[in-house]
Amino acid sequence: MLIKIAKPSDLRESDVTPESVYLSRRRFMGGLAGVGAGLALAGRAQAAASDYQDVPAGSPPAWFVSKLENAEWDSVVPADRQLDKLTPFEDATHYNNFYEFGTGKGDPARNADSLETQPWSVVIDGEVANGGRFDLEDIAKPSRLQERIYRLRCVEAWSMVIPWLGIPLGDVIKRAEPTSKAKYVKFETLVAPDQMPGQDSSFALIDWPYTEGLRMDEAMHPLAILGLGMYGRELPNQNGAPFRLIVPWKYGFKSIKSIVRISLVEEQPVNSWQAIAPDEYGFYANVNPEVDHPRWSQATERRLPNSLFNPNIIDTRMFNGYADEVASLYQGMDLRKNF
Ligand SMILES: Nc1nc2c(c(=O)[nH]1)N[C@H]1C(S)=C(S)[C@@H](COP(=O)(O)O)O[C@H]1N2
Ligand SMILES: [Mo]
Repeated sequence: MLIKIAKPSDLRESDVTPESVYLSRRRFMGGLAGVGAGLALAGRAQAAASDYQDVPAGSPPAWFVSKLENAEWDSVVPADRQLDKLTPFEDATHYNNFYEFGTGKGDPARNADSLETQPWSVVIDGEVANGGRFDLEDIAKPSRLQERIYRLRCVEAWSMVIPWLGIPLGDVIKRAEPTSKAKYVKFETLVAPDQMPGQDSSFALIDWPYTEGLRMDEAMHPLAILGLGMYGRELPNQNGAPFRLIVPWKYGFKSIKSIVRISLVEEQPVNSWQAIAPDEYGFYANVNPEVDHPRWSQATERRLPNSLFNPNIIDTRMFNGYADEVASLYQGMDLRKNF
């Protein structure tokens, strides 16, 4: 991501809390039932374990292997996804953004071996009745692994199509029993400079931990998942092992990696990129071809893999092509202000 020093932001609370946001909070507090209604779940993912024979085996923990045996390989996905070809595993694992391991696209693949992912525990806290520190295994246990083939569209105008393995984020949040004060979900990545050389660098722009957030109704949306794997195996370290967020209708920076803390909070969190440059990166970060980044167009994207002779530029779609499923979350909001 190209960096520009932040100008003071003049965004006021009234700009970011329009009536529709308030109303959707009310809807959440009125009960979670019906949030998934209207999700167009037609068509089937074509990938199955046998499609990933060329993908190098990892070294997953035993609990992940048994979840894999019971995975839903034919998880329902939006039908239009079938127009998109899977990005090869090699590209998805060697062209990454994971600043904890360096700012170059090849740095995460080069440096992320040092990350220790087993065991892994996660704190769930804040406005919840059922918080605490949990082993990742126990967080994942009650939910069946599902394959979800999603487009991933980076704010830098490149994109991929990745077959994730994950569990609905909403499952995990429900089990934590949010109180009526829980309006947002905040996520934090591990801080461990001994394992993450990018955190040691005096040039680091990010004030660690890398932080992200979602409005409660966004977090409960059935398309939002916690990813534990991809291409039929566990997540490679450079892709955010051992678990990460995946919100396919938002720019890639929302999909925070290697999560150690999930907090249910009352106030809208400030996410890392918003903190660095609030005039360039917002809280919502919904993919929107009509709202350009101040320094480049968001109308098109470069679909990986590509080359000099085949740049593979395609049109960017509203909400990354998931408008039928998610547009109602933002009804009445000014998406230019709430970028
Ligand atoms: N902790 C953390 N999470 C992160 C990032 C990061 O630098 N640190 N980069 C984000 C960005 S900008 C993108 S585009 C996606 C990239 O995910 P991928 O490397 O698996 O394709 O991860 C996101 N999650
Ligand atoms: Mo990104």
